[in-house]
Amino acid sequence: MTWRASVLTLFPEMFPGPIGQSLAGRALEAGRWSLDTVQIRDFATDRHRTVDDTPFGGGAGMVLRPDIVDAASASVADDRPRVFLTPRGRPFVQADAMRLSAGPGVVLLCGRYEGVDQRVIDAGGWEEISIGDYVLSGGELAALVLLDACVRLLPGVMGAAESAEEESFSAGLLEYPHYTRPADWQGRLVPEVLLSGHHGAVAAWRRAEAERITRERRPDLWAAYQRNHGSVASRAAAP
Ligand code: 6GU
Repeated sequence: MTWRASVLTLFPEMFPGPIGQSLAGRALEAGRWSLDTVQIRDFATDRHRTVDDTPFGGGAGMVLRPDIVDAASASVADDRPRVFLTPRGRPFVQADAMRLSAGPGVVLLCGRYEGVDQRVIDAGGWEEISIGDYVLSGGELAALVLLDACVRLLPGVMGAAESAEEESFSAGLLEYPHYTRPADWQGRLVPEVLLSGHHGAVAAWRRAEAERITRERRPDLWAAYQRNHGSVASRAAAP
């Protein structure tokens, strides 16, 4: 069975957009996954094709109506996980990409305006997911981010090299730095150990660099990593 993504949106022309290029786009053309969009506005019932209304309780902006979102959702209803992209959601992490890519696909709901009536989110069992602590003008770019992260994990989409890399991020560390020729670029030299041919020394250096950069940039990831992989070396390297 092909991994299937269905996207409910007021802006279907935004899909596949940038992920139609490169890895995910080639995988789409190769039939390793499928993408369909549902124009939420097609489920409006009035002659002006209205999809939103003013918020109960007052305030700025408009809210997507539950009856219209429900009808749009029912048009693609099946057993796939349903994800509502919203800055109010749980943070999207690599484990979510792994879980979603392991299943039959996803149904994604992209919010616009000030929000979506909460009753249709609760009633439909939508999982609420955010891609980070900033506000986008709609869920579409977040949906594209989620899809890219999932699709690259599908069988046959990534090469073996990237798969191994994936495991290293999943281990909870940021990546070590990479270098290629020339060995001397504008007087900046590649770390000596990488030219040594000593595979054990290279592996140890990369691990130490990954730990250092994680400690410096992401104390949250570093704390979690230490809880899971506590080692003498890690403790010695801690500030
Ligand atoms: Cl999922 N949607 C919107 N509109 N903004 C976001 C987001 C989602 N994640 C982070 N910011």
